[in-house]
Amino acid sequence: MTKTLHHRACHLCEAICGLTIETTQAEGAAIRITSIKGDKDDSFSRGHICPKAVALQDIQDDPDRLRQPMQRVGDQWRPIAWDAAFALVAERLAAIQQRHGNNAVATYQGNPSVHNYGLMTHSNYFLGLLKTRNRFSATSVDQLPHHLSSYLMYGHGLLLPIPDIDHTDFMLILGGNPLASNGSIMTVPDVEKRLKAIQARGGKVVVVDPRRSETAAIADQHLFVRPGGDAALLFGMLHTLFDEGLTRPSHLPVDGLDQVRESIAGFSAEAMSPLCAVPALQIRQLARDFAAADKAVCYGRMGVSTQAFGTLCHWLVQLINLVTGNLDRVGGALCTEPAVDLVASTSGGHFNVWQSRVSGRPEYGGEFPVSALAEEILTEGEGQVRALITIAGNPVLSTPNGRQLEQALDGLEFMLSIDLYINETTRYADLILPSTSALENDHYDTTFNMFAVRNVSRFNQAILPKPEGALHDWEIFVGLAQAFAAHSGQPLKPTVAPAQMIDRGLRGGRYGDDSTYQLSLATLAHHPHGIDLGALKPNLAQRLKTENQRVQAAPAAILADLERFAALQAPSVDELLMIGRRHVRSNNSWMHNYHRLVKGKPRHQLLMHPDDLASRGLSDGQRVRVSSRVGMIEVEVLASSEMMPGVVSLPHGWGHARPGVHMSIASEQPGSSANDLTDERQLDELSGNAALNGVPVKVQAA
Ligand SMILES: Nc1nc2c(c(=O)[nH]1)N[C@H]1C(S)=C(S)[C@@H](COP(=O)(O)OP(=O)(O)OC[C@H]3O[C@@H](n4cnc5c(=O)[nH]c(N)nc54)[C@H](O)[C@@H]3O)O[C@H]1N2
Ligand SMILES: Nc1nc2c(c(=O)[nH]1)N[C@H]1C(S)=C(S)[C@@H](COP(=O)(O)OP(=O)(O)OC[C@H]3O[C@@H](n4cnc5c(=O)[nH]c(N)nc54)[C@H](O)[C@@H]3O)O[C@H]1N2
Ligand code: SF4
Ligand SMILES: [Mo]
Repeated sequence: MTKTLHHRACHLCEAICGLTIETTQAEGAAIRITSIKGDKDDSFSRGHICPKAVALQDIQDDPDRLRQPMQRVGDQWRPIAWDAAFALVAERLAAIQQRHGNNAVATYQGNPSVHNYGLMTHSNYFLGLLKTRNRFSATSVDQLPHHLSSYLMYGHGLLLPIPDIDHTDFMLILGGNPLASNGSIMTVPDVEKRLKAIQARGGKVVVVDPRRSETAAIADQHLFVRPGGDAALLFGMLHTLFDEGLTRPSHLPVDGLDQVRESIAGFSAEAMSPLCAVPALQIRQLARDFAAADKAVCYGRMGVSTQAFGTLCHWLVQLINLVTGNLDRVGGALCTEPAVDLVASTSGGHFNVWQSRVSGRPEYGGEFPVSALAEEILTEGEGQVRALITIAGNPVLSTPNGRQLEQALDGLEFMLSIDLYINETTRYADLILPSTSALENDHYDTTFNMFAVRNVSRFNQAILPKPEGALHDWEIFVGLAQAFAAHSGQPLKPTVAPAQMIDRGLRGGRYGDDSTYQLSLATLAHHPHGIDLGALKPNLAQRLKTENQRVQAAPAAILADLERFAALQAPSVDELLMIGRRHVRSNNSWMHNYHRLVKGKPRHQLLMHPDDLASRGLSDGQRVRVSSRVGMIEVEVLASSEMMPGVVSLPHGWGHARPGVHMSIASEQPGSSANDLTDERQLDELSGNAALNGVPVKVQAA
């Protein structure tokens, strides 16, 4: 019996906690995982772990996880050899593009793409050859407004200022629930302790949320806001800061602040209050408290980006930090200095250079909003999408109006999924190509080191051997690229493994020739718990990528959106607005197939305020019918005084009862999909990001 201890960052969410994983091997037997614990020697996560980490073992052992390429013939799935699968893809896609043009093939890249570095380094090796404009991803049901506001203000969509949580005195959180999500666009393992540390050093945490979330419950103050009303609240705060002379100078070079001031002259706290349902006095007081704190940071996340004015919200968050002198300041919001820096190595981006065929939605960085995917498949005419490739994504459960998307997928000429499961989306594929599991892969976090609250870096070797005949995600892309290039007569440059690319990135990065660190894969190999490269520090002035290297406080595209905002009306009183919810034991749509995570009482009910139940004659625990413009679902309702009256909450990622889904545990506790209710026409019109929060619904007895 050999026991081995491995150290590895967890890749399941953005917190990238360090884990200590023990494997055991009896003579002649396969290696087994015998324990997964938080790594106390990880200087960043300090031993933090959440219940999902132990599911790494369950993912590894799950009999439903695909381990070889599968081809669908009618409703039967049959194994197919890798080479035959690659050849089939090349032949079908090339034929479709020849007949209907390059844009007839669409691609969708899901969330795990950013958690799996091989997908980051190699998906474009193949997808680039397709030369299609119909590219989509989970970005437009998530953080697109963050990228767009940074692109317009700072010149690069990845220059995202991160809350300096460990040094701030006042943290204002809107639309984030890090106690459940473990933080987002703020890689912050151990977030609860860090929030409590703010309080322990005499600071304050304030949460703005239509639900008294787990984070709101530990905050010093919680304000209910009407879903979708945050832009109004933030306008009211910014107006107060100007109006009451509460601004502080910034060291940053800034253009356009006077224009901002003029443009929002009508948006006083008093005028904004009816739109967000926060009393004007509270809006003013919040602005005063924020300005009075020595070091303060305003942080907005998922709940404020996935709403009708998501980009305005994130622009306003930046401005509030800027005009109070907290942008690019210790204890405020700071940009990271990662070891592998995509800000340095990529261009800033582009926006609205071309538009989608059917609804004229803008591209951002070469992608269209995923809300437009179904219509691009369903609407006939030149440029219609006939084939789709999904990569680590489950858009049927993750994007608005999932039922409409299903109808679209059903009519495709060809669909390829690169995924681990036969699920709600991939069941429509002609071919599913599964990769090795995470523990069979080496790992460098290219994405979340960029958004971490300290500069950190780590590389981990694979823990389990690669099974015979299996391919890593990146190798699948190499296989597809080679087959497609040969078939379509395109040249293909040779490539190297992801680890080699990271090694180059590390050596060429800011710590590569630093005498202390001399970062490379070889040096990281001596630091299995990761390397701490220090606290965040001011750097934005030197890193601005705008044309004149000044912060653009008043980008034209954003000011133009103020007109749309000015037309906003307070919703009618009898409307219920639906918002989402995350739970620490769940992860988007794909982690419901592990007994350890789903056991116990169900966690996918609709939450509703007791008064809203009573006024509809409904009772706690009853089955109800929830309907929206696009669809109807049945769920159990729970009375919850956590909810703001007039607001209901339903987590997304459930709805596993669809026929043909091969996930035995998930299918036993299927729940219903929130995205059978969300509306593909409800968008942040400026960016095209889906407005998943604030969906008008009706609730009646089932
Ligand atoms: N109503 C509502 N909708 C939402 C949200 C919400 O809050 N409310 N949240 C949105 C957000 S923030 C996001 S990011 C999206 C997520 O949306 P998606 O990215 O579309 O969905 P996931 O549920 O993350 O699906 C991940 C898929 O990747 C597969 N997978 C997992 N690991 C790997 C891997 O290593 N390789 C490969 N090839 N496949 C893998 C899984 O089997 C699964 O099919 O959902 C969005 N949708
Ligand atoms: N356990 C777990 N962790 C996860 C995930 C998961 O599914 N499960 N998903 C990962 C992903 S892909 C992401 S993007 C991150 C997201 O991480 P977070 O941004 O922290 O997302 P949520 O936990 O959904 O918190 C969003 C909060 O916004 C509130 N909200 C909804 N509508 C509004 C609104 O109109 N205004 C305001 N002010 N608040 C609103 C909700 O009530 C909720 O408390 O989490 C990541 N981590
Ligand atoms: S919080 Fe949980 S899922 Fe997220 S990285 Fe840490 S252990 Fe993994
Ligand atoms: Mo996300």
